[in-house]
Amino acid sequence: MPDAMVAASLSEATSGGTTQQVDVAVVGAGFAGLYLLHRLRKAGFTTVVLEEADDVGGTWYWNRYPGARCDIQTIDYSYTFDPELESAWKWSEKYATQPEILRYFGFVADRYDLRRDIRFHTRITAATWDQAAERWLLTTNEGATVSCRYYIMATGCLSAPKPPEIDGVKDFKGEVYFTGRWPHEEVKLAGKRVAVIGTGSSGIQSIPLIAEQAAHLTVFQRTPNFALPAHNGPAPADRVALLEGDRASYREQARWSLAGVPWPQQMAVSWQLSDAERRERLDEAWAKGDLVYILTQLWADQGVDVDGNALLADLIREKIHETVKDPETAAALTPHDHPFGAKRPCLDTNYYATYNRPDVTLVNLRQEPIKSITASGIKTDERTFDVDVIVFATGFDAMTGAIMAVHPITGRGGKSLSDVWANGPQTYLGLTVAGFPNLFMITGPGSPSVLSNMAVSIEQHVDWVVDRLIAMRETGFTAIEATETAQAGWARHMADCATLTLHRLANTWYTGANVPGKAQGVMPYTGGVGPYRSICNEVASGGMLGFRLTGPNVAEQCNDGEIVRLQPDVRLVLNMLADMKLPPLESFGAQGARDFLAEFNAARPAGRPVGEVVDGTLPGTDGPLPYRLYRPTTPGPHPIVVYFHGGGWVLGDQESDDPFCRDMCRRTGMIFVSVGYRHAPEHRFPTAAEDGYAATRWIAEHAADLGGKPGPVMVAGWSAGANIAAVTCQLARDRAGPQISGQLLVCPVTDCTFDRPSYSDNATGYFLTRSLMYWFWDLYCSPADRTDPRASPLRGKVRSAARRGCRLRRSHGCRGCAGRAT
Ligand code: NA7
Repeated sequence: MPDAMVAASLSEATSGGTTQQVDVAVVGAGFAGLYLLHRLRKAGFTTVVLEEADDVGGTWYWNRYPGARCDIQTIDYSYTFDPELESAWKWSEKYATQPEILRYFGFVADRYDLRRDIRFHTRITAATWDQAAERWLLTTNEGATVSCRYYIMATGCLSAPKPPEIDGVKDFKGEVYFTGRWPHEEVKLAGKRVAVIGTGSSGIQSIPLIAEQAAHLTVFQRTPNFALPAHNGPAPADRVALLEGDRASYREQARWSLAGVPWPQQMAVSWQLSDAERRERLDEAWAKGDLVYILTQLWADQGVDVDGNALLADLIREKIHETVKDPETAAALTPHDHPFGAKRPCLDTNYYATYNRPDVTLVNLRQEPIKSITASGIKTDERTFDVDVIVFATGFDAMTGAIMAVHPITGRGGKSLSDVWANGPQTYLGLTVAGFPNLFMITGPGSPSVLSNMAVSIEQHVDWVVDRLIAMRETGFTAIEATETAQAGWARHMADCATLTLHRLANTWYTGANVPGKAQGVMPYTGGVGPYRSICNEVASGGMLGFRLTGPNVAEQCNDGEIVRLQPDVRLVLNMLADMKLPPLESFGAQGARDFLAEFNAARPAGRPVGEVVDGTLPGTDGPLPYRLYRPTTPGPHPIVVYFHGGGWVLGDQESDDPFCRDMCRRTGMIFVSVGYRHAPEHRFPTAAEDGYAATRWIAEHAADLGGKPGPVMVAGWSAGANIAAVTCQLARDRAGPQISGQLLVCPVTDCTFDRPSYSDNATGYFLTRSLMYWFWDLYCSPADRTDPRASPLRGKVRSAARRGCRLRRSHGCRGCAGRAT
């Protein structure tokens, strides 16, 4: 059927009979669902939104507990799609209360007349893909089914409360409340003995207010959490001025930022700051009361390096001890089991100070776990607490819970989503799932969602999805499905990103660890909002890479592949270089390229401190060669690694890989001696190789003088430096020493042949391009000499096990080196 006819036939949104026919069905009338409805309607798609509650608001409809507020500043936690909406609504506080946020959603629903297409009190009980009709059939709790071409889950990440998993809840004779399902009518706590179980955001926000009302409050804490003062009040003048000064640019910056709030990328690293400077930064952040600021703006390594994080966590721990008077209570409230930020930190108002009240008791469940709930209260291993009210602030089955709550979701070939996700959620971009055509998720697992300002992420997802539906309608496609290749590639990229952060080091709802039996893994995309947006844009501009598109009258389109093949940090650097629009390095000439590199290196962050850095010279074959030695902080003598810098035998010196050498020295606990070998074109082959060998020999002979362990040394190198390291090993073997205990070859050049796949696969777009490699080789070595094993060590006497080329590429999927050796 032509697209126009498909659209025409489906756009009769008849709710006659028992099946409502629509183009698109959306589940959830929260932040995402409302914007979806607005955009879909404007784009001419007939749409119905199915919502379990009796009004709009999503998670803000349900979370009515005392103290419930957003923890992203409200000027940022707002829709931005319509400037008129922005000027029509004024937030009264920096962090709006739940009632105000709910009023906002009501205002939005009224302004765009959204309620008429929302079916309230409606829960989906099953969703089934009909392959023949290319439509989803949704059955609901209230009878009428829905048939839709596209099915979009806008169910939110924190909307399925988790059961408390404590025996005896049903036996309790008093009142029971769940923060995630708080009653609409007033809950009277005055004069009552109240227990709160759970100290995540919901507990931390509600505890101070419950304490003010209750006769006595007992808080049952399993894991202490980091909380920071919100300093609520009017929106900060500086942020408002920034927004109002240039609203469009402020919003645009947010869209391309890491967390969806326009703070710049912090460049200073912790070791560049003194203790006093770090403390000053923390105090400033503490006074600001801004979660995103404190998570991103103190120093660049706080979120990616355990040591950089510990410096910050220690300062926050001090703040807790300054506030809480009783040292034992302060110690119990102080988090020690996770890096700061790896678990969602909370914004509080008087949280820690509440424990100074005589009518508030903290029970540390790590010391006395809850045994059961009884008719009169809560029994731990050591005590019984009689209470009138129990508040469960025990959290959610996050990210997947609300999606899986629609059970079963049956895709192509009768596959059930719960089976497909049995070992953890698998998605492409967090938006789609292979095997489930025309199903989309907004802020699904695999998207930045909960690690970002949800408002920005939601708008981006909705715009991307709706724009794709429009494009499909224009081109005659009626079904879209992610490919397995693309999905597997996304999983790899997700894992690569997560490895660079500290989220994997904490048991949290981000990883599924808070729900017993749930498969564990970092569920949100940790690569940042801006990078994610550019990836989504690349998918679309790259011919819907990773999607199969079909339609009745058009040829199938499947541009299969992985959207991100590079390691995220390599991608970041390459993108930055691409943005600089540099001419090819080889066009500078040798000296020009050296000058450029020196300037480039001067601008990079300094490497980490090590025990000692010593510059010296050693005798080479034709005169002294400079070296730089890096010594660990630990007591020696240490094993020695002789290191050769990269730079195509033409560029660099003993200092040019300084941050890398420091890092290696620190992590391995070995001395690194970086050798300044001579360069081409002034000194062509085999000078660099012979210098490398001579230096290694001298260093091995003088190991003890250098503070190292006498005996064999290791050699290491990067790129052309790795070529020298590999050659050195063979020369040492063939020339009776020195003894080499191992070689570390990072992206090594091991052979002169240019017919390796990497030379064509990765020929352009990299810092190290094919033409740059040609240039390096031409400057270093005449064609006649290139097959000499001192230039192409793969041609020397090597055992087959050594023919593995770049180990990083094989074992860690390194593609940044363009795999020259393979
Ligand atoms: P969270 O952050 O998941 O917090 C739940 C809390 O409940 C947390 O302290 C849990 O301890 C505790 N908990 C959960 N189950 C139990 C049992 N069985 N016994 C004792 N304690 C338990 O949920 P929130 O609702 O507070 O916040 C969710 C997000 O909403 C928040 O991060 C904001 O983004 C908004 P645990 O840490 O698991 O040891």
